[in-house]
Amino acid sequence: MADVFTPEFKRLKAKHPPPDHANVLDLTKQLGQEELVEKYGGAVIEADIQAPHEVLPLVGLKPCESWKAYKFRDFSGFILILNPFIDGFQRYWVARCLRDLPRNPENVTNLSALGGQRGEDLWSEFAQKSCSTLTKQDPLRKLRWTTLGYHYNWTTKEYSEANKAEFPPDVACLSQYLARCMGFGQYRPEAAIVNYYHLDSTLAGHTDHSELDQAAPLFSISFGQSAIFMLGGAEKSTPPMSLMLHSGDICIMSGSSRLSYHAVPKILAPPAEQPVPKCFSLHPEEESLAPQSSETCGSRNAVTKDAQELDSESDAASGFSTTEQQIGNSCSNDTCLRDSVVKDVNESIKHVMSSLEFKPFEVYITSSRINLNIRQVLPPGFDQLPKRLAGRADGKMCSGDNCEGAENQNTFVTNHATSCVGEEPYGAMSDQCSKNEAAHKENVCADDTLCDGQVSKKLKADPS
Ligand SMILES: O=C(O)CCC(=O)C(=O)O
Repeated sequence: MADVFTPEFKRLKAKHPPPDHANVLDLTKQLGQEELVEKYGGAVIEADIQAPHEVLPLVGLKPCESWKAYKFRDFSGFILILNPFIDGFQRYWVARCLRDLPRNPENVTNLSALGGQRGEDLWSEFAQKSCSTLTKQDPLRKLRWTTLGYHYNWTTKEYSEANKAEFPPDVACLSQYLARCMGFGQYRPEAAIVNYYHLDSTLAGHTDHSELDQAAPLFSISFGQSAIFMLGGAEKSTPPMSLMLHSGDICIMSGSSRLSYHAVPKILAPPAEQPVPKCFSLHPEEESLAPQSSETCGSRNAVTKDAQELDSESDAASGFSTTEQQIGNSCSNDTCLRDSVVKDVNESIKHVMSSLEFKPFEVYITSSRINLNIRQVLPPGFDQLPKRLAGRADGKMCSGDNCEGAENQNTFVTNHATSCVGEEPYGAMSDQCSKNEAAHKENVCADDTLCDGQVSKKLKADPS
């Protein structure tokens, strides 16, 4: 069957002439059920939300009764929640994704994976010097991804017990809260990828199938500039739909859409009059949360005294961040919504919000998008990855005492062995890409056209 996904991906990513976006759904109009039927003939349906009365609300999220969430008749299991964050509070998550998580030495970034140092503080360097733009020369612009929890191995396309970090409790808490509201009570966040995109970045069509548990939902949260997101089916022959994702929007891939092809063909440049999405502005009553901002951007003066104290405390203690320390004992998998954990996370959010000088983050997101992509890796009942059956080419795995020989009831078949490397956006570079040493080093495919269609690279950027 013909691939209809890739031609649409290419059409949407084209620059000259700019493509027609008429078929890209934008649900920001907050339509009710009747209007949805009128407009989309029943293809888009309001999704149910269940307020989790038994857990404390998370600071920075609107009450979930007021969220707008949509399901799609032809894409079963896919849910879009329109930005549920209270205005201003996405600042916390942007700061975590950009400042704290990449410099935590337990986490891996594309730069540390290529021989850089784990825990490099790209953010401080940028925040201390940058005033108005993120330039191609800024080392921070080379940051493409950070992995959390089980670190994804881009080459083997596997997770392993030997390469994992403690999962950040605030990210765990947020994703479990979202799961609870959307009716996925047993969800356990165990791995995440933070993707950093610039206006010329794209993410080619792929499926996320390396997790052992492929039934649990995947949560994908957008911050910063808007993007076009494509969702197809299990094969590229399924006609895809395209959606506009705005800052704060959350996609859930569950059910049959969990293993569907998806892609990001375009990051949209902001309108000149609104370079930073409006939802980053604090409400007047929350202004008191933020420190007085200084016009001296990029200098130490721009950081409040409180934040300076925080910085040096954290640097002394761990070298990366106070947030993990502040949240205290991290939660284990399915316990992140315990009152004590939510209280700690809430305190941490308020604390960060009150000490955050947002100006340099604003500079970054004026030309960038961040995606926080959270997955469950282990199936229910497992507390670690099963061992791979030695010498088996078919990728079968076993667990417990039954690790010898043939299949057993705990055997899992992974799709790695059959995945088409030429079409994978992750992992090793395609032959043509890997010939370009400079591109390889940066983990960026330097020649868009050469690599197109056969890129095994994650985020691509244009060469200029
Ligand atoms: O950026 C996005 O919205 C999607 C990211 C994604 O598909 C991935 O990390 O696998």
